[in-house]
Amino acid sequence: MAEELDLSKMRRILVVNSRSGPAKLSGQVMWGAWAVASYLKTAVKDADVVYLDENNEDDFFAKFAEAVKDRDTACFSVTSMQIKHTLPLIRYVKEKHPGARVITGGIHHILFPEQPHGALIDAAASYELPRGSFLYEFLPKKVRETYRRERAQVLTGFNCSFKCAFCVNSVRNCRYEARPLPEILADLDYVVKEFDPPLVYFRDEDFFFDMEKAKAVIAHILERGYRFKWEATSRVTNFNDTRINDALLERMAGSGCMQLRFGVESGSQKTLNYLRKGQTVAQIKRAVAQCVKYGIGANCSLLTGLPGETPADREETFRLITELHEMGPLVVILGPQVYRPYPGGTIYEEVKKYGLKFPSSFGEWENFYDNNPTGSVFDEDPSYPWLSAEENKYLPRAWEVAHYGLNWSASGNPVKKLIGFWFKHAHWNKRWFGGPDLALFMLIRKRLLKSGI
Ligand code: B12
Ligand code: SF4
Repeated sequence: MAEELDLSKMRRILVVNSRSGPAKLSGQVMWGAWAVASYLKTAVKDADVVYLDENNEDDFFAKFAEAVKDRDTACFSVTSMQIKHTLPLIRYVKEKHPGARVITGGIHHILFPEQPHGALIDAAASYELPRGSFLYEFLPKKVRETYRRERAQVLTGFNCSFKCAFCVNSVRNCRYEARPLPEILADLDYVVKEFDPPLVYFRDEDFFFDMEKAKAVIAHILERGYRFKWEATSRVTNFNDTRINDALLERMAGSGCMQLRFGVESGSQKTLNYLRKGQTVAQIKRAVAQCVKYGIGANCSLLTGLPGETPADREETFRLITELHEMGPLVVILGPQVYRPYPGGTIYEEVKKYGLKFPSSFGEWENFYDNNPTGSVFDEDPSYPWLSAEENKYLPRAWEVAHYGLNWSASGNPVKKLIGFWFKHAHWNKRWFGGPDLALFMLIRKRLLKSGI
């Protein structure tokens, strides 16, 4: 279903990124759609490109309806969860402005190139468009504000050479691609000059995969005397005598590195092997301990509720979480989140054996996440066939108990500390992922305080 993009038919272009769930991901950078708008602006002769990201616009629909009036082409960037919010926009274009061509692309089409896209879509691109520079004229106002106030992002690499079984990269024929160093440094200098951000996030699957690039970025920060703090993602396997060693950690801390994000995933070696993560529990502990030694935060993301995971495996994960948490307040626990079978990854293929049915055409994805056994996009209420009824009920609450019990009990804020103390001792230590107090607390946070976490 992959039709070539005919740039000669385009001039007045609208690029749209819809939201992906009930809540907007406000302040987040939507790299795919931003790359598309930037590419079309540079590649199409005399292009007039309008970019709209629903996550970052108030009155999005009014702006969309106004913008589409005089467009010859409307492009939509789609992950599977966005189809529900993108199809109504496409219907609107076809109904009100039938002369405009509708083109879709993005990871959903890359994963399902054969699925029919239906008559509403004129072309569906199941490939990546060239990703040159990202044009800042398209960066939405809300994202700019986030850059100034909280955290800016600089993209340093694409894709990944590993093939972890739960990750989309295991089914894509992709390898790690470092962004050219001059582009990274030009972006960084621009971001610092324009936004003066307190924190910079180097967006990469593994910032240290290309060690020379990582070292050059750190050297640049030190040479320029930049004062921002920075964070990045790393595999724990990078921590050894030749890669992230004591000398580099000292330099990183000196250049403002405040946190590394790790895909810890599990405390069970059996589960890590099943996930084809290519890391050991000992490597996890070493990486986190090394960060703590140099005053660098360690954000540890974990999974549970995987097919084939036994209560004993799970207990090993819970024990590892406690052990990491006890390394001190620099350690932040993210999860353990229940594995969600989003399309992509070899485990996604495996769970089909349990009888889960997934759509076979673009249109069928529209309502898929509303009412199905995998729960909603942010899976509040799953009923995975590989888990018991009880596990389906309490496991999705494990990350809440870990977050409020462990992260909050390590907080400097006395109110958080007190609440954390309760959830740590009454819930986490007893592996009690339920109870009326937790339900009430989450209700207050979600409904009254509108907090996502
Ligand atoms: C960074 C990231 C995020 C960021 C930014 C998301 C964004 N849209 O940019 C944040 C943190 C916000 C995020 C959030 C979420 N994410 Co995310 N995220 C990623 C990650 C790791 C990298 C994406 C990226 O930046 N790629 C670089 C850009 C430049 O590439 P690209 O987006 O693929 O775009 C290129 C092509 O696809 C194509 N293209 C894209 N759009 C279009 C449009 C047209 C018309 C054309 C012609 C071409 C085209 O050209 C682009 C340039 O080369 C991917 C994993 C991956 N490797 O894809 C997961 C991934 C996209 N995320 C995923 C998920 C599930 C989510 C969340 C639902 C998680 C959650 N529960 O909150 C949310 C919702 C996101 C959404 N909008 O739907 C899944 C999506 C699975 C699927 N089948 O769709 C992925 C694939 C991870 C996974 N589970 O395997 N995510
Ligand atoms: S989980 Fe991380 S290391 Fe594994 S394939 Fe995905 S991006 Fe790469």
